[in-house]
Amino acid sequence: MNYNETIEGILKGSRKHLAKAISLLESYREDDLLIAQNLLDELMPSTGKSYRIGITGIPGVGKSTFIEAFGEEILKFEPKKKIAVITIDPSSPKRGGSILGDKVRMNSLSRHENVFVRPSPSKGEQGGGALKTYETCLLMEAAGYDIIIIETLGVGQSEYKVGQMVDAFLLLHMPATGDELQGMKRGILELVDLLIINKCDGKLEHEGKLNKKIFEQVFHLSATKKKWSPPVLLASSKEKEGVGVVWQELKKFLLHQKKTRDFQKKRENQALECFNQQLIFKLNKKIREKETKLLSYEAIQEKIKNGLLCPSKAAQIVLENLMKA
Ligand SMILES: Nc1nc2c(ncn2[C@@H]2O[C@H](COP(=O)(O)OP(=O)(O)OP(=O)(O)O)[C@@H](O)[C@H]2O)c(=O)[nH]1
Ligand SMILES: [Mg+2]
Repeated sequence: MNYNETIEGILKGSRKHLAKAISLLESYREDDLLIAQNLLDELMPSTGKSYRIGITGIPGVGKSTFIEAFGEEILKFEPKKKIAVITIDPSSPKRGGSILGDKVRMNSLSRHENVFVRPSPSKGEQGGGALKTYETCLLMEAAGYDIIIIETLGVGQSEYKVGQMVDAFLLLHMPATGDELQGMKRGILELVDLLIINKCDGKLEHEGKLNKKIFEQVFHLSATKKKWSPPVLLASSKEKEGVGVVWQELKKFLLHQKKTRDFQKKRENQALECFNQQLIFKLNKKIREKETKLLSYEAIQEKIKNGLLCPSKAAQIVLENLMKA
């Protein structure tokens, strides 16, 4: 790979060079990661100009179908926009995938010349998964993408992580009975900026409308604490209905964020948070690499698990050992 050519290629919007840089970023090899890091550092002045949008929801709720309809809708009104999509696929089939088994691949949207779709393996936290997603966003921004959509797994911790790295966080919900609503994870509602009740077609439409009222009440009750009360919208991604309204409401939200300067503040905090996480991640990696006969990381973990070593003392020992090394 020619380094300067890759930088120039990305700045000119070359998909080939962008894809190459993302692959380096996702690599497990130390030398690849160093190149990716340097590339990104040089590209930093050209980053930050997109809208980053996170989309979450349980497997099979219709996230990919929605993104496909949503992307097409945006391009209908704003044909010059460049859209990038990151789909976080489960690395292990056990961890997710559509419960209906008919996963949508966004074939139609990805064929559009202004669209770049990139599946990103969820490598788990050992591989620094969410941190890589954040940096993939930066590379896409340098390549001129105006809107970056991240489809996240609606399971585990990854959705919270993605929720904390985007400008707007959308939750897709499937019409459900009252009992099913009771079992829903509430924590995620705190992060949500727009709630979309998808699959509001056919048999589910009636239930969807009832759910809308319930969610509006939930958001209304917590509205005093927040400057923005998330709108609850009905849509059918399959029929491509209600999707245009989502784009209009999303723009309202983003403008509101810019006006109150919350947009910039959030971005600054996210960048700092990424730095903190990188530091912890790199430090952890170093500690594991620096294992000596004197200090076995595994042995220390064993002692902590068995209550034989106090966690803060253990951290102190590990740090001192690292400084000496
Ligand atoms: N009736 C109806 N079906 C839909 C709608 N949106 C998606 N589906 C169907 O639901 C199934 C799952 O859709 P996907 O878009 O793959 O869902 P997903 O949330 O991306 O799934 P995962 O990526 O596996 O988590 C597919 O069979 C879609 O055709 C909708 O608005 N109405
Ligand atoms: Mg999907």
